[in-house]
Amino acid sequence: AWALAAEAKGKTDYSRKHEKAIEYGTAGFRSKAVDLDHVLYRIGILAALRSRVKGATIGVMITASHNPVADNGVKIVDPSGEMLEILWETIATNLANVKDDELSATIIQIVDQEKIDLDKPASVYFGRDTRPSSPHLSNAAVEGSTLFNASVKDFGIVTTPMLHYFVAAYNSNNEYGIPTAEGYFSKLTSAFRAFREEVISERGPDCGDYTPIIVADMANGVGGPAMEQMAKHLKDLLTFEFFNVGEGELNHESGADYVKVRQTLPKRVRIKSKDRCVSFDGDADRIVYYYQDQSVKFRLLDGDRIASLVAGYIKNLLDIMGMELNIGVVQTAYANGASTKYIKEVLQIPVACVHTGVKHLHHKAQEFDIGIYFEANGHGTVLFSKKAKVLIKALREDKSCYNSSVYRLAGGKRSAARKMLTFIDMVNETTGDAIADLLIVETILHARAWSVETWENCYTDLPNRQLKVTVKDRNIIKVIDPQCHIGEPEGLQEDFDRLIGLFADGRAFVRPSGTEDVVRVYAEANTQANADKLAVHIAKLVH
Ligand code: 16G
Ligand code: ZN
Repeated sequence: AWALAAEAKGKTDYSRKHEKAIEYGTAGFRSKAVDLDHVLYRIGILAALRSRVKGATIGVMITASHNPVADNGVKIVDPSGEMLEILWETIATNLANVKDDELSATIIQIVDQEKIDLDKPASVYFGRDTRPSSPHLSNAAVEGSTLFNASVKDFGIVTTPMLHYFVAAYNSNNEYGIPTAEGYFSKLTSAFRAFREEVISERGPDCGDYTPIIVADMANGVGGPAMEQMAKHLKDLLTFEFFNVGEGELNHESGADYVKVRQTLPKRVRIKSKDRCVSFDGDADRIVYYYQDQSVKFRLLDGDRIASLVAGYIKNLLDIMGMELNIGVVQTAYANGASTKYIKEVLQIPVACVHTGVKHLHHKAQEFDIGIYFEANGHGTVLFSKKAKVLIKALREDKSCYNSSVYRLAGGKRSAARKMLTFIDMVNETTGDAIADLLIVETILHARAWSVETWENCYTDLPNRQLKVTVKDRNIIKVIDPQCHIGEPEGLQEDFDRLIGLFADGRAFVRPSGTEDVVRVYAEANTQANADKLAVHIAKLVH
């Protein structure tokens, strides 16, 4: 171990060239790409160690998601496709920040502390987004892993959720799927096709207000090439018109984050009134829908809408199946108040609120038999417990109804069970996945025979506004709960409350960003003018 650790230190290409500290945050390490050489190299080493601890393949994804093109980042994917365990986030942060001459000792310390046997095999899967800095950073990480004798497989340019899927699939001995791009596309699209066939065999081909045409803004990220592949599999069922598929700058004036935060159309996209449009973010783990109504007004259908649509449909299938499963929706403070109300009161499904960041939502969703989680920004998925899967499978196989007078009813139950099972194959249970989520939404709209407007009519969003404020030290603001009540500075929450009380349907909060050096402000109120006003006043209190 000492010999390897000493050799690790010797790689001068990957020496630490600046003193800036970096932290394994909400979505791994993120910073300016030029500052990341040593971090990627060290993460490559750490992934090789982690693989031995878990006795499984580990993933390393090089991306900074929706951030500007000059940024980059990296995150580690654990064996079942989930995010890196929290304890190891600290280990990663420490390893990334030690001085070059402390590197060997730090590696040895991890090896000792975690009782790692370096003679055991290790295996690391790599993926990266379309940033110009990604190949170089990927090489740095691959070198780190290779030095520590890991076998390495580089998938090249793939979406973040695809890499999560590859890791989960491989470690499940192909039970979750085949760990290749083809395996991924064929799993999702076969399920999509099977679901359509089930719906059409029941109802006939007429799909009412649903039209199978989608305008897709890919933000010049990995979603472009991936979706073009996916679209080939489904060209008889879905028609896509793609924009921002690689000719321009990544995430520039386009993509899910731009559309959601600014509540406006992305640039360089041509649409007609009522076209159903989607935007992905740069690494294709977020999706938002939108359209332009007759009065050319922009209408957004964000993650909260997707959660409501999915929860409502699943609840419906459960009712048909007569199955009592514990179903829940997980949101964050950014969820529009109207969506929470709709899910609780109309759909009668419990809603949990957790801190921002996918890992928090994912963990909470695991507490339900069927846990639906979405951040308002469009990141989300659906998790099914083992129990749920076993019960639904049993119902699909149930032949008891063949000779009985309740044949039709039982047939309906079995059909709903078949739909649920194909639905499970269509979601990416490892993490939010723009491609899988698109297929889910299209499936439900088709099954319900809904247009994008019918979908939107479920509830009316409360007008809202997001702002960011630059302060000297954003971390002096401490939030004490998922609703983002302020613990420190003392008295600030009381000031907020007095202000919020002046606005009808007012709700507002701030939190230090985990990915940018800013404090984020969120406000909602009965009118757009009031939401804007409340946001501005809250921002002033933070300054
Ligand atoms: C990251 C998180 C996302 C969260 C966002 C908040 C993951 C994979 N992504 O993108 O869930 O909404 O950070 O960013 O965890 P902020 O802290 O800058 O507001
Ligand atoms: Zn992303």
